[in-house]
Amino acid sequence: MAYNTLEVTKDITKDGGVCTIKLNRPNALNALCAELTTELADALGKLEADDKIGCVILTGSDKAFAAGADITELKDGTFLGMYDHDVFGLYWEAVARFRKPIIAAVAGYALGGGCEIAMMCDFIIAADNAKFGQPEINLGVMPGAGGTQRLTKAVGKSKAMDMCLTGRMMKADEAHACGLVSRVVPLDELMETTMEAAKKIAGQSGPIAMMTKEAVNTSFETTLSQGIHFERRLFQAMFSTEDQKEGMAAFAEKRKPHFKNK
Ligand code: DAK
Repeated sequence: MAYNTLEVTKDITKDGGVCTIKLNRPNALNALCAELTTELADALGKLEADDKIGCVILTGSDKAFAAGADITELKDGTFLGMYDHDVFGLYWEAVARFRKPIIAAVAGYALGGGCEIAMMCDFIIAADNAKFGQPEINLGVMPGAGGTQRLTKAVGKSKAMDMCLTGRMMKADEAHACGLVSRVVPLDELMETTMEAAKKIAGQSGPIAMMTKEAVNTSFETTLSQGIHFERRLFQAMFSTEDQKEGMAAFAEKRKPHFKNK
């Protein structure tokens, strides 16, 4: 399927495949209209089923990852309209539901829903011009796609309250210092750095990477002892895979492992 609001490119080598999804509505700073979110969910669904893809990069332009939900679509919204057709909740959550590793490469604005979608990814690599914010309060609403929850878990109560209540933007350095992003790089190195990380991930065993992601995400949903129990069970289960045998044999034989996703 050809997309109107996304550019999808695949980079597949024998070591694993990476797909880059570029949000592409430059005239609206990649505002997340219904068409874009529907297309994004469709693309992710196809990538989930694509055995050649081991990692996905979600990115935007140099000026904007995404400036939030499309305000022109929201302004005449009603409660029942949003409740009956939960397009935003349904399709945006496709990013959070995606089971393979997904990295957000953020340059420029990541505001409102844009910040929320970046936070649904497994980690964020930011360009030095990135600006994060939950400015919904300036529009008379509040974050509606996880911002009050994911931002709080990422940066703590005080800064999340500051961001959500003042609606101010946070620059890349501040986002790095408070743990919202994993790395900050110069803008012209953003895609190269992210691709390097994505290729490293795509070269690992796919099922092991997915289980690792599941274990980390479980830490947000459960108590410490339940999370550790879950981690231990997954760790033990990994010993039923061929990739565990291959990974450890390769280490002993001082060679590179060749994972088969089995
Ligand atoms: N929606 C629609 N158009 C947008 C937009 C947006 N969010 N952001 C920017 N644009 C458009 C501008 O209208 C402008 O279009 P033209 O006038 O050229 O036609 C074009 O993009 C360029 O923007 P600016 O001229 O404003 O560019 P500047 O560099 O001067 O300013 C800016 C950049 C990012 C500071 C500014 O554009 C801005 O403040 N944008 C709005 C940011 C914002 O408030 N974002 C939060 C949106 S609310 C839900 C769950 C979640 C949500 C909704 C529902 N449910 C579960 C139902 C999420 C809500 C949000 O994200």
